[in-house]
Amino acid sequence: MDKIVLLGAPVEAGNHQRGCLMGPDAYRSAGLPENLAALGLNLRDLGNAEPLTVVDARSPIGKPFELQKVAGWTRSLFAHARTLAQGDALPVYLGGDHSMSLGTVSGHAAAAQEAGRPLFVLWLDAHADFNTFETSETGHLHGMPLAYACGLPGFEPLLGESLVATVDPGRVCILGLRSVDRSEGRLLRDAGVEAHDMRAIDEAGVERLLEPFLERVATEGGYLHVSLDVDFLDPVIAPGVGTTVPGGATFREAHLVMEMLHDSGLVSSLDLAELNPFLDERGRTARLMSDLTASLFGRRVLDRPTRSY
Ligand code: B3U
Ligand code: MN
Ligand code: MN
Repeated sequence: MDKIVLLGAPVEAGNHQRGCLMGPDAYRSAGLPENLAALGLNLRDLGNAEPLTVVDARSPIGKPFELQKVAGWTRSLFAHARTLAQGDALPVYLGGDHSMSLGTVSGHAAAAQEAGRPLFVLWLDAHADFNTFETSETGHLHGMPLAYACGLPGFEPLLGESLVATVDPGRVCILGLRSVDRSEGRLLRDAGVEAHDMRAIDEAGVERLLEPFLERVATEGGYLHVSLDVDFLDPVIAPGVGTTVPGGATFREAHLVMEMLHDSGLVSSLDLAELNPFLDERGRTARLMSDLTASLFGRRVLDRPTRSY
């Protein structure tokens, strides 16, 4: 795919920290569009999406924080993603906290079902984002998007109806885990999600963990949505995020993941989530995320033979 479309998703209501609102503009200031254009890609920036006004979102269970606002974003981004998935350009969603993915992933799941192909999801994150209104200890909706996309119950207030298509938890791979709530961990296990913590990365390396997953995507002819949370990265190299967790992916591990994704030719959509420019140091996190995106789209040091899965 040599066409890319950028869509800003300046949502920050998915958690109490302010600042993710500035994420899309920080990526533009960091030169993400120029980075991609320099690779010879045909790029279109659609600017920022806007939330719908929602007044009817109420939940009988739990205390989801800013449910109305996040429901407005979910409805907007769901519609955008479903439409963009049918176009000829690969969508890159510039977040925004990770509640953005309530809309993007479910929108891509709907489009994949319409196209009659399975959707696979690679979740690069310190957290599993697999809480429900019932299990969440914080009420933060940025801790729930993967559970939502996989069809766990109780989320109807977000779209005002049930999802038309959900992601099969057996087609999800999470890399980088180091903070999972107890009941969230139980949900994850019961759903059968392939989840790798940082210890697994230490022991096996990212290549051995990611390769079999990419092979499955290729064999099943699936679409692949990648959701990259800034806190996948070690906070020493990526401080611009609200929920820093020590011991994350290194610079080289993260680039290797991106380079493998590029070589696979399988990625069909991408979220860049949780950048908080208010907490960043001189734009270094925004720049690192932009460089990682460039690696995913083919920036390399030396040419090497293409790999097919
Ligand atoms: N699991 C916790 C913490 C969390 C999830 N995602 C982020 N933080 N960024 C929660 O709030 O659900
Ligand atoms: Mn996340
Ligand atoms: Mn996270």
